[in-house]
Amino acid sequence: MLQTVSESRTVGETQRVAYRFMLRARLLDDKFAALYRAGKIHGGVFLGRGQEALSAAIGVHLNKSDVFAPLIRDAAGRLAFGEPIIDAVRTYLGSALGPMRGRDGNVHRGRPQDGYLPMISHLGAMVSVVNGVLFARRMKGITGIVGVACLGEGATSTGAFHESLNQAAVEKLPLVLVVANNQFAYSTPTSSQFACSDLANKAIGYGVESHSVDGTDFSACMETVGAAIARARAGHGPQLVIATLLRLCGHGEHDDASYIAPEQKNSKLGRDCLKVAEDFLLKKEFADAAQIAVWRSEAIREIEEAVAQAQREPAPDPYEEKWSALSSEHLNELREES
Ligand SMILES: Cc1ncc(C[n+]2csc(CCOP(=O)(O)OP(=O)(O)O)c2C)c(N)n1
Repeated sequence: MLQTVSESRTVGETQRVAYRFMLRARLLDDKFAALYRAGKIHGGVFLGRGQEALSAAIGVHLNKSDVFAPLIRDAAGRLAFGEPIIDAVRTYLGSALGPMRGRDGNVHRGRPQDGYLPMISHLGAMVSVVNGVLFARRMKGITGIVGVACLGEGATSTGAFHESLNQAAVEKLPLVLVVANNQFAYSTPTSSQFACSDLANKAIGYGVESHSVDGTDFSACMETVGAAIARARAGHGPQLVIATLLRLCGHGEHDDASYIAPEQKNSKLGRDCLKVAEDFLLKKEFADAAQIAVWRSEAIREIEEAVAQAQREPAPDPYEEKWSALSSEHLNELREES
């Protein structure tokens, strides 16, 4: 189901593709927020507003054979890695035809058989899972692949982060750990999370290479994330990417983010990476305003069609089916189908 990311694209093409995924992700997130407010979604809705540049930069630099463990703010990366819009919509709307068969909440979705891992928790649990998949592939003699695990800065204070980064370093795994430092873990500001002056310093203790980037800067994200993925792919071991940005929404749609100071929202940190990317494309003449308007309306049409489709689909029936989302039995069925 995943589309292959072409390695033969020109720089302008890659930037255009990445921008389109950012745009689609933003519009999809906006739709989910609207559906949530209309009471059409059970459970929470978690958006990646302000993190699309970083997320899309990951997705467009991955190949189909790579491993990707996105988090709740990675709609752009998920789409760029090949997730169809309908997978996201079916999961949020609880359709039995979704990848998790209408079971595992909202953003905990993926297709592990494609190296696209459903998240267990937002707080670092996925890093060791990516390590495990990379180990397994190494044992099978598969080379030239990378695994990306996404994290928020809050997760860098958890034991899972330390243990798995250390393990990846010792084993020289092709792991790329991308941390979106969006300044808050829920409502806890970074000043109450860690005392180091720069999160990239955490890499030094483990003997890991690190890269820092302005997460609001589209072209910088493309360059830095692309370079980190290339280094890991070339055998230089785990790479830590620290992107500094601001979450332009609440933790979830239930949270109005009133704890984020207006000065911070109005600072350079609070600029919208989608606007930055759009300005970049226009300035470089990689796209014009008319083209962007067409991309926007195409994305809106596709999202609306996906929502209409998922709304017509059945929810799972607990009396008829096993309640687990991805049982081995279900995975075997998928294998037989493909
Ligand atoms: C083990 C565990 N504890 C608590 C939570 C609840 N929780 C989910 S996200 C989150 C904060 C995450 O902050 P950060 O890592 O900075 O990511 P961000 O939300 O900013 O993207 C918390 C406490 C969880 N999912 N798992």
